[in-house]
Amino acid sequence: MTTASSHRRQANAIRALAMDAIQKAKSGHPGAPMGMADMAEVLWTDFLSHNPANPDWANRDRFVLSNGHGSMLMYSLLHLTGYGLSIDEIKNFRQLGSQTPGHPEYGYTKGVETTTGPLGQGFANAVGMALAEKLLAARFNKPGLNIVDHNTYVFVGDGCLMEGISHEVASLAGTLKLGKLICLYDDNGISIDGKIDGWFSDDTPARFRAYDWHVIDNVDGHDADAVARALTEAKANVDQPTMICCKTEIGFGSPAKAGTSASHGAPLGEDEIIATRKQLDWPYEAFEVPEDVYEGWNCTDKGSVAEANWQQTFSQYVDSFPSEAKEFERSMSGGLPDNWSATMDALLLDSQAAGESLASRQASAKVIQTLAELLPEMVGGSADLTGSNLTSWPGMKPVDASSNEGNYIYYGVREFGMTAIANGIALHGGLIPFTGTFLIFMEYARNAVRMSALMGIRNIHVYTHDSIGQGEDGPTHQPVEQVANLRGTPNMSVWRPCDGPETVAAWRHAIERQTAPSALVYSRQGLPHQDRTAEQVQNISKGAYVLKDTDSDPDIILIATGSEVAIAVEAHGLLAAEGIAARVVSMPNANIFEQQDDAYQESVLPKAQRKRVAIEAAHPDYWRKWVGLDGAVVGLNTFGESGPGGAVMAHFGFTAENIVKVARGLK
Ligand SMILES: Cc1ncc(C[n+]2csc(CCOP(=O)(O)OP(=O)(O)O)c2C)c(N)n1
Ligand SMILES: [Mg+2]
Repeated sequence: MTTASSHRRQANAIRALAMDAIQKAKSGHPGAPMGMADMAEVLWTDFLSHNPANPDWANRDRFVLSNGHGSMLMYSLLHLTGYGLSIDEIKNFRQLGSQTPGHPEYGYTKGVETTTGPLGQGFANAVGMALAEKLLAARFNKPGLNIVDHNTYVFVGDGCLMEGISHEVASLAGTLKLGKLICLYDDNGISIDGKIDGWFSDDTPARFRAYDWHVIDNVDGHDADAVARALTEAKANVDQPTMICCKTEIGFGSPAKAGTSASHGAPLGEDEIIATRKQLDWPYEAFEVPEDVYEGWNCTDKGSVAEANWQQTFSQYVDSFPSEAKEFERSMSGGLPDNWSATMDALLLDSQAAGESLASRQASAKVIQTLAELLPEMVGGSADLTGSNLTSWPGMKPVDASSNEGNYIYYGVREFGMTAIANGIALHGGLIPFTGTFLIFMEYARNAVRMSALMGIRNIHVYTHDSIGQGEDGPTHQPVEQVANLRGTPNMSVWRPCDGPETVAAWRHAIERQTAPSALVYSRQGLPHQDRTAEQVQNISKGAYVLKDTDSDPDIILIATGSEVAIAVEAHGLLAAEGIAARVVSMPNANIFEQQDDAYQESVLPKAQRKRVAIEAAHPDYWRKWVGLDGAVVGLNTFGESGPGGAVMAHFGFTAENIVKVARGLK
């Protein structure tokens, strides 16, 4: 029987580790771990179903610390419960190469489910994880054999709830009745600038009730029994997500700094740490945790029992439903079906043979249809632009609250929430999310796009209406600087295909890129099909290739992407008529081309040929590295204009005639 005082003693281990590690690093945020220690202790030792010996166990409960500045809470929990995060790693908090970076980073530390730090996004990731659980449960569970059946817990602070994204995702979580999502709010009345009354006076319980959440209000976050009662009540409600509002004191235990923003983001100081040890009745050395406290925390036995029980269920499942079990394992590992390569090879050849001229968003829709049949783990969606992004397909099943089943999410007008939820779906495992919006509204989602790249997860971002060529909607809807922004994002693979076959290659690459995201950038307007030899078809996957050439060495090289490839091809003909031998290089994915060996790069873009013109209806600066100081770029460094797409393109110089003029200027 755990008593109130033993709960407190357990929790104090977190407080001590947090203040010691932060003091040693001379940097960090002690206030949140010290304030949430009691909540975390109850959750992690008495409720969370996890196995420290196997952090990848498919049916573990997911835990997200959305207020990631409290990272020492996470590391203390992993250390104490038995994840093998050593005390030396705790001592190395925030040092280069440690497993205890400043904020929890996915992939750095076993047991960290997502990277958090940009406030609010962890909350959104948790919504995605809870949604993934629900979809996988609907797909795989059989009567009496619930192989997917876990909760998702998320801690949020005031900052997370101030962020707009928390509104987007809480609203959708309520609508979709994500009943296994349980959020604990660290309601401490403090953020960096001080007492929050002057900038955050929402009635948070009322706000969440309005989203149709189950709200448990006024819980004393320092009372282990009260937190346990709230968690029990939350788990019992599987029809609504639950928000548990825990009143806490930031920096709990520090005589001088508790309850003030002074404990938020700076070490407590040596003297204050001594005073805090006294107040907490924690008479141990820095980084010392007494054996009985370690024993109280250790979850390895409980964890292995929990997983073994699940394994038993799964074994029965394997016996009764062998093919489903195989599919479950394949999906959870992120692997592709045996017929994947052959199907995609055929699709590429068919697309080349069909020779259809169509918008790349339409070409994408055709690919999606094949993919959806091949990959039941694909979960599509759009931020209220399904009919424009063409992200849906015949046979698609919308996810709604009552059916639970489905493979398409109507995210509503919530680009940031959508992208961060899709990150959570990808992180959960078992599903391949893709989401759609106009390229221009990538900006609303921007930080979640960055997070997908930073974490290295397979979240596929579909962006249509990719340039001024979209036309009438005008400058607010016409991207200019966005493609360069995406290309400049480390670990992001950006495709801007010029026709059907390039679109097939783009999707294929995005799906095969298991540990990194892709941005698929598609046109609204129709694009002519390009003729290709078999070799050219194969070379699409190298990111850039010679599409039109000359018999002699080229006098000039035209490099184009997407909708501008056809214009470059037209210019190639006009230049030939003038006796100028041009080569046209289609470069649907510069990121991939850069990874090709020197010989291939040289065969496409010979270094000696410095007369180069890049053509892309976007900001020109990106292209300077491909054309050099001697080359030219046909791009635009102003905003666009409203008008029919063709007229706008011509207005800004995206015509074969203008390319010829620019090319002549280089001659
Ligand atoms: C998107 C974003 N904006 C700003 C910050 C910087 N920041 C980190 S913590 C914090 C205050 C958060 O307040 P709260 O969640 O109440 O944390 P507490 O002080 O209670 O620990 C801010 C502004 C951030 N991490 N993410
Ligand atoms: Mg706060």
